[in-house]
Amino acid sequence: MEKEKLVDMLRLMYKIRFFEERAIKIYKEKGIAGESLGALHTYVGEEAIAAGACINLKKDDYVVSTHRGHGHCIAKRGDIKRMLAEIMGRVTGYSCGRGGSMHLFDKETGFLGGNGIMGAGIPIALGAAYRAKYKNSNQVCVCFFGDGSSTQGTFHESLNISALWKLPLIYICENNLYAVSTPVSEEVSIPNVGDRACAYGIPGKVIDGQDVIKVHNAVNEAVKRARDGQGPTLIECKTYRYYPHCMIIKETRQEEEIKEWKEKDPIVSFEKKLLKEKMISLGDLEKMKQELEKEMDEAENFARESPYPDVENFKKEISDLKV
Ligand SMILES: Cc1ncc(C[n+]2csc(CCOP(=O)(O)OP(=O)(O)O)c2C)c(N)n1
Ligand SMILES: [Mg+2]
Repeated sequence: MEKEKLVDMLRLMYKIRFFEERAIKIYKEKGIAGESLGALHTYVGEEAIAAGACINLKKDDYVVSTHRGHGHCIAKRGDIKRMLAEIMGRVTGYSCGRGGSMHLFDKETGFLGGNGIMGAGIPIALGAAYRAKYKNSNQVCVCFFGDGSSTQGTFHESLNISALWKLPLIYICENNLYAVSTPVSEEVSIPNVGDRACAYGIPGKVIDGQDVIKVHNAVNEAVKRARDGQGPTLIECKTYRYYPHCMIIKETRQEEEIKEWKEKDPIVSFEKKLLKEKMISLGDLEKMKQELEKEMDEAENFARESPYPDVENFKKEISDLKV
């Protein structure tokens, strides 16, 4: 793979991690959802999946996300100013400050939104992929969802139809081993979600989601297949989140398990590899991190300086709604 692409993937992973760490900091200062402490599901630990997958996409390709969607939005080249503004409930945010963390949406970059309902993004992705095929646009759609969400009926219905109609869809299951506090062994009847693919006659892969190159390669092949009219692929990425399910829920997992996964950190291992192969120098790495921190400062300032939505306007819009 070219050097630029490798460095771009590392940058994307850092960008996601720095963004999430910043969001957590602001959350703790009660800057997100104020005193009501709304949900904030972070993606720290899972960055290699969004980065390795989305690097294969063009601007007009679609991405459908989940409740844990900040990383997907960043990897699809979303604007972190508008993201943070949305998360902080400001009018300059992606949903005018009315949606919050789970309702980022960006038509410009083909980011078809997060979703507060488990598995509800999957039929949206099906629709986007159907549109691409119907219009013969050569676009593809990547649909992210969790292990817990793979147990919803929407998953099975969509896999069936997309396989039947050979739609350009790449299903990416982010198996972080838990749905809130329920371990995957108590929610999914077989060890690998990826093995479900054979029931629908499509390729299925089970890969290490902490290895950005492996994610890149698997998604690259699936995107080629999809653009070539050969239909969908299911890719399961084994991964782990470092923080509790969301900020309002206490940690239920074993400390030892969390520690073990942190030792396999996707950014640290990829960074080491790039340094060893002289794809990046220590100096350039430091510069990259400083630039990203500066971008985070700018996004935070932008959000803090932006006003909250106007309540009177909102009331008027609601009363004008013709239902
Ligand atoms: C239909 C539905 N049921 C329950 C919930 C509450 N809920 C929110 S996230 C979640 C777990 C999701 O697990 P998974 O799909 O594995 O994603 P992860 O949070 O692990 O990334 C649950 C049960 C919901 N949002 N929607
Ligand atoms: Mg999960």
